[in-house]
Amino acid sequence: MILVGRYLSPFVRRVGTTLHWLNIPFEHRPLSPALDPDAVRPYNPMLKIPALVLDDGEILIESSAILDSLLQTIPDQMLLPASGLARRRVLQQSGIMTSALDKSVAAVYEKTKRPKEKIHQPFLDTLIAQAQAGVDQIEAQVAAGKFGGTTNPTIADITAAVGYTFMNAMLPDACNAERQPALAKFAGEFEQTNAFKACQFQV
Ligand SMILES: N[C@@H](CCC(=O)N[C@@H](CS)C(=O)NCC(=O)O)C(=O)O
Repeated sequence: MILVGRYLSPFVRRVGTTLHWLNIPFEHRPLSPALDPDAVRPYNPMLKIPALVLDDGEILIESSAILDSLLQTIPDQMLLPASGLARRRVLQQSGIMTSALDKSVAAVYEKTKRPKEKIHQPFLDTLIAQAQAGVDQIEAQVAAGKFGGTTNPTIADITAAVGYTFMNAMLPDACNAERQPALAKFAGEFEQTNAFKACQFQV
């Protein structure tokens, strides 16, 4: 298997850390759609990462679909329950964090991809507020003990931890240890695991 995309992307990193968590071997190609478009295009003509090339050559995109496809091939895995309420909860928790990350990435692009005079501050403020509203919900759930943590993780735990590290680095006013103390501690514990250390976040 080949995972395409840099661990700067929380979407790539949630796939990479999950693969490491499960000890699934893969090759990592840290390509950037912005910096290496010609190299990314064969994996995804829409120039989005992550892409995962399976051993038979099939290419999967979209981190949630990638994780779902991978996990359903592993009997008795505990990262995503197979059905029922438990599965719905994990998918919803993951969905809140990935939505916050979508808004965070959009905010970063709004700040970095436009000439300064073309940045529309009210739109940027809305994106950041939306991202913050998502991560605040995750903070409340972590504080209430609704996540498993490093001893009993699901893909929602991995996504929450990856998401905190990304948002704290990229949008520190919206996401920081004062505002989300339970999530900050939780993410810090995940960052000490071998799976997370193998997928270092780098700006
Ligand atoms: N919903 C997608 C989001 C992926 C995503 O937004 N990737 C960003 C990097 S963090 C990207 O490829 N951006 C390039 C672009 O949109 O042009 C997923 O879960 O995989």
